[in-house]
Amino acid sequence: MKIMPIVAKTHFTGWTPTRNENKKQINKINEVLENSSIKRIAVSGHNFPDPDSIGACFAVAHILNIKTGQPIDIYIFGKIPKKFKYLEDRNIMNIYELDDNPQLLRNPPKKYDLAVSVDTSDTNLMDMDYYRNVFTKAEHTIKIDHHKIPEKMNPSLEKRINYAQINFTDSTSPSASQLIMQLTKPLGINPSKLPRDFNNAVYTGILGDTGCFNYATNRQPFYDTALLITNGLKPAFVMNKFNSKLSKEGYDIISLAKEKIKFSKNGSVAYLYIDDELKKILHSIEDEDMRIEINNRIKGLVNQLKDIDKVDISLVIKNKEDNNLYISARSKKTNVRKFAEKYNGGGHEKASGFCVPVAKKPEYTISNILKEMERFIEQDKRK
Ligand SMILES: [Mn+2]
Repeated sequence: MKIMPIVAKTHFTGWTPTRNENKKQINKINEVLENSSIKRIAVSGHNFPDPDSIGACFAVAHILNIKTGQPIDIYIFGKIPKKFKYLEDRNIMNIYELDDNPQLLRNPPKKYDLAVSVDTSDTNLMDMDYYRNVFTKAEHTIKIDHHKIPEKMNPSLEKRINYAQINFTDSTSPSASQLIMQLTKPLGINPSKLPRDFNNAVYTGILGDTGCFNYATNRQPFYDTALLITNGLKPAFVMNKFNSKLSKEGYDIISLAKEKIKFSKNGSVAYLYIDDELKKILHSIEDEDMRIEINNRIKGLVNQLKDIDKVDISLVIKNKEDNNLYISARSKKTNVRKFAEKYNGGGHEKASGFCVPVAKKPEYTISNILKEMERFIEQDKRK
């Protein structure tokens, strides 16, 4: 049996929205972009930029550049992790990373004809100086986002959420980057005209917001990825960049962390306590990207620990300066949110977090928590 491709490459003329509301907003965007006075264009994402925020910035920059022929200024509220540098195309974009130049937005370099904000649901998630001195000063403003909008809004919240002249939002989209795909056909852009980096940027956003498809809840990310592949995306190439590399030093630190993994008396709770020794070593890593990567991998051990046979709950425990233990918990069966709520924490049934004040020594507090947790697992079973 022959399996037909979803869209034959020769007939692939671009993406287009299916929702009427999206069509309406995109038409408004088109009207602005057809305006020949649009010359200076700024693009931004949100604070603490994640892969979708960065991917959406680059993807929309390509669209805007093709449509207007103008170079695009991208403002990053923080820093682009080194692994995503391959998405940069200095021929068509100027990139301003605020971590490198925190004073920049006190006196912005120019006044813009158009400011586009992506993946940013609320003005509180924008750099304050940027919002005040760049975004609100621009002649035209556009928001493109996929976060849910509160059903009821008072005027001040409304101002923070619907902050642009054109607000193109669709919470059914798994990532902001995918919404930008929808712009191509209505804007009259043939996808074959888009550089390879456009595909790469969108795919980076999809991987980020779906946790590499682990948290995909519908067909959309798979379907859109298939279309990107039709348009020339090499998924393995991007995945390889997306997966962070580890230094030898990083590997050793994670091995040390693994040696510190312990179990409660009856073996139903596995835990890692990030003690002073581990904290000190983590702190001494000079390369910031590597430090974040190692930190994330150590915190991520909590997800692997629960998969160990006979373990029901896994914990990663951090001791902070405020003399509290910060505990993140995962479980196979037991409802860990209920346990977390006892300590004013919260989260989901199988993934939660809470905080416990240290009595005497951390080790002492941990042993009490473990005992309490073993009892809790037994009670939960009987229900
Ligand atoms: Mn996002």
